[in-house]
Amino acid sequence: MKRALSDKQQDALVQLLGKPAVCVDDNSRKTYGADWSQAADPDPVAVVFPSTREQLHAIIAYANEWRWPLVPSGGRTGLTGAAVAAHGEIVVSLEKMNRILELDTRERLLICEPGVITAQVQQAAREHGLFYPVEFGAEGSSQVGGNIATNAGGVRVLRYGMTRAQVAGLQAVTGHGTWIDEMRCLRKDNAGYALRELLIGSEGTLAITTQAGLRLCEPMPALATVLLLLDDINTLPEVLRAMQRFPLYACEWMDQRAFALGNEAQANPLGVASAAGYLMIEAPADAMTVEALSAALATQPVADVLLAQSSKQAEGFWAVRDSITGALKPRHPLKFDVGFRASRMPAVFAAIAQQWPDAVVYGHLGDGNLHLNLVNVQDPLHAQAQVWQIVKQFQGTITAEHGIGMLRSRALQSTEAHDRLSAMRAIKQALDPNGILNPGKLVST
Ligand code: S2G
Ligand code: ZN
Repeated sequence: MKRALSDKQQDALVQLLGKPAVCVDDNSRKTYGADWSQAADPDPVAVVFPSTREQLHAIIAYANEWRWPLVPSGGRTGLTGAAVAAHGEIVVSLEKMNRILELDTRERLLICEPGVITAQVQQAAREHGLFYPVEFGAEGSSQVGGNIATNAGGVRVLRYGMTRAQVAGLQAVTGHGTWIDEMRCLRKDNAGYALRELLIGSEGTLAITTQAGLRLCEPMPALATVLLLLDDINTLPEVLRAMQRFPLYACEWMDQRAFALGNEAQANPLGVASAAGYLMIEAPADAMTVEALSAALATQPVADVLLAQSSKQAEGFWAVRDSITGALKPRHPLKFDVGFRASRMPAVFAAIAQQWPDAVVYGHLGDGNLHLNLVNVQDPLHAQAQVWQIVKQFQGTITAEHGIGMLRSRALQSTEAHDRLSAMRAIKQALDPNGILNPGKLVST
């Protein structure tokens, strides 16, 4: 039976935040209690919108006093249910804490609140002749706080790292109402544990970000984009090795079905031959020239090399890659976001092909990250157990990019070492002893 807020509790929230910032209507609850995962039906008891860190701190205090679970909410673009509120929680939306507080071009540092949209950070960087390198499909609606909570990746991880690599400093309030303030944003700072590193990727289960310092960098150089067609997936490691002579900015894989799905979704499909797999690679144009590419691939058994002759053609290659997820949706695939060392990829591909000949595999191969999509699965639980078996067999990870959230919390318990899980629970217990922050996600005490 879902608890309802008492009048006294609702009044306390209205008193603290103002009536417009406390929503209990169905539309708000359904909208803010869901994320892109559709992992469960949203059913929070209320949605609140703090505008300041002090208001957020007071909400945490109420939640501890009332023992009321909170679900922190950013752009809600996550894919594992980490921002889903399905059990009468109070959703805490950070969208009103949305100011860019400082942009220091000399330090190449942007300081902002958690509710700033990722694309706004990218825009502010561009306006100052700089670049914020976390780029992915959801950047127009995802928020900095959520990117930090999920350690968002994207297509430039190979060159710039995940969100973690961009975080210069962090200020957050823990589930216990204590402050973790690491906003010195120094390049070198060894004064004790780097607590912010624990908070990055903790999916709102340890603390809620109130400020972030993000590193900006030089704009990307002019990039060359090449599509390599492979007829034999077993040649992948040697082709990858040949291409690693270039400073890679992206290295994306699409198997035959993935490429066809993404290509057929284009208004004007590319006239590209069918192949066992497609490797799309980006590197600085002054390094990956036609001559350098020919030399790199002279002894490689690639079926074809399509070096984009214009940014338009490069965008066409990316449009295919970016369309795969949407093109797959109608097939309701069983989705996995696994990761392995590059050297193990041929064996992993072979194991997948043997178990699921119609699997659709694509992803950030340069980071060892595959998005495995199983279609027409009769027994999802059995299929999932088989995927985890492959992950274990090849020392991989059950999630390289998307995280654990609600959907993979049970898998984490069954695939990770006991001591590692115990350490995570001890940290959760220390920072959120009453378990009010995002219970049922990642690890619970
Ligand atoms: C990607 C998007 C979600 C998915 O396209 O890189 O992270 O698994 C994915 O299709
Ligand atoms: Zn991805």
